[in-house]
Amino acid sequence: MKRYYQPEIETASPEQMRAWQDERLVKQVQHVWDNIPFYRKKMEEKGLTPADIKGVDDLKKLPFITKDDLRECYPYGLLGKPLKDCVRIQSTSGTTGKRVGAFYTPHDVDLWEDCCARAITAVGGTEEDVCQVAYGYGLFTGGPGMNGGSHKAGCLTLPMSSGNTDRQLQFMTDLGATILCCTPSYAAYLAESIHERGLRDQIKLKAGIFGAEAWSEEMRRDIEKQLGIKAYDIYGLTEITGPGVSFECEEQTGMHVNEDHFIPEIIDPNTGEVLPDGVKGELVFTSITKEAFPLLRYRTRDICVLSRKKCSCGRTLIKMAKPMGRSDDMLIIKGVNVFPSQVEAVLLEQGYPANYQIIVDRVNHSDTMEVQVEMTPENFSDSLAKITAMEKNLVVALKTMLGIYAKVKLVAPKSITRSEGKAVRVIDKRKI
Ligand code: DLL
Repeated sequence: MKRYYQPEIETASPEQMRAWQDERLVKQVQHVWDNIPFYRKKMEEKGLTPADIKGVDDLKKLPFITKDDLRECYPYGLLGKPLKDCVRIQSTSGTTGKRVGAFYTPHDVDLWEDCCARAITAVGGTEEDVCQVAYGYGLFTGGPGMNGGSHKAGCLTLPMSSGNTDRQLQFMTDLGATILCCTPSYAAYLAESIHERGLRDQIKLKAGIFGAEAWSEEMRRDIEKQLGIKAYDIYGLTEITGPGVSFECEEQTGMHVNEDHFIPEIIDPNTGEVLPDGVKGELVFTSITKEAFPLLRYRTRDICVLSRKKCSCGRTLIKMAKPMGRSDDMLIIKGVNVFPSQVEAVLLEQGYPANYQIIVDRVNHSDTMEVQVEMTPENFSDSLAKITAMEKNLVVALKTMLGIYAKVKLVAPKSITRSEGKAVRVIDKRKI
């Protein structure tokens, strides 16, 4: 069985990997200095020129960049290549109207698809396989990334996108899908639907590649048992490339980072100090091969640990643990990134006060979100019909902003507990 998509890279010696990283980092720094005024200014502010960066050891001299920088630079402020050389844009769901858009040249798309092909090959994907991609297609990176990776790994690709469960199951059984790619919550939902419809004997799945949101080992075992497969984790973020920044191998003990393209660091989120391998902190990535949207020292806000422990799969790529949370307030609900500030913006716009609470839970492996909002003395009503109508309006407005359904419950004025310190806006009951 083919074990690696690019064996010479995935099993390279640490010295070889370091040599590639050194060379590519130096080239990347020169590229951003020459082509992106934002970076030149940031480096100049620190008294740096490209000559100061001679390799990975000098990475820590460079300034960090954050999501706020990206939002401020939207849409073209971080473009490293003329638009005529770009062939693709992918994007995150925007907060308060401001999105983050990531551009790709043909070369960028090519390397991204290699990363995803590594992930698919690592779970045993070959030209004999049928790979059902049930991540969303569109601006979200999940569908397009895994689609390209599946082509490169040689699988017959089923570009299903997410949703429409009946159709998913029909194609899964008709075409004998062997690999399933989707969010872990959707995988759990599909598993449940397969059992409900008595289709367990008709499915041929052997592996699943599930990511884009946090999921527990317990959930992994549950999905594996229900579907009779091995379930693998995959990690990524739009800003860096989408899925395939890191991927799990047969050992299932963390994800190998494609560090020939993305150099990971762990920092103390409060001081910015670089922490040694094995210590928990915020994950930071530098993309060293991207042409159109190169990010240097991008703070992901994901809390994580890196490990150089030898892996039984033979890959030498550094491993990251499952992300253990975030250092900002972003929630990931049904795979969609949600900031409390988005909810607040909708409430204020609709004439409600900023007294609200977001309650997130996971029921049958599927995320639920409820927004409790106080009525004001002005719009207070005890008519059930009026309250229901007001709630419905808010559901629609929230769906427009967030892209997902949130239940809304209007509560009496002054009934949400006031905090003496930071307001507790989010109650996350999910056990992850
Ligand atoms: O979620 C890219 C992706 C698509 C990854 C498909 C894997 C599979 P964004 O929508 O930009 O991109 O969200 C990125 O999602 O910073 C993490 O907080 C979280 N995340 C992604 N993968 C995992 C994972 C895609 N395996 C944000 N475990 C990241 C936990 C994850 N959290």
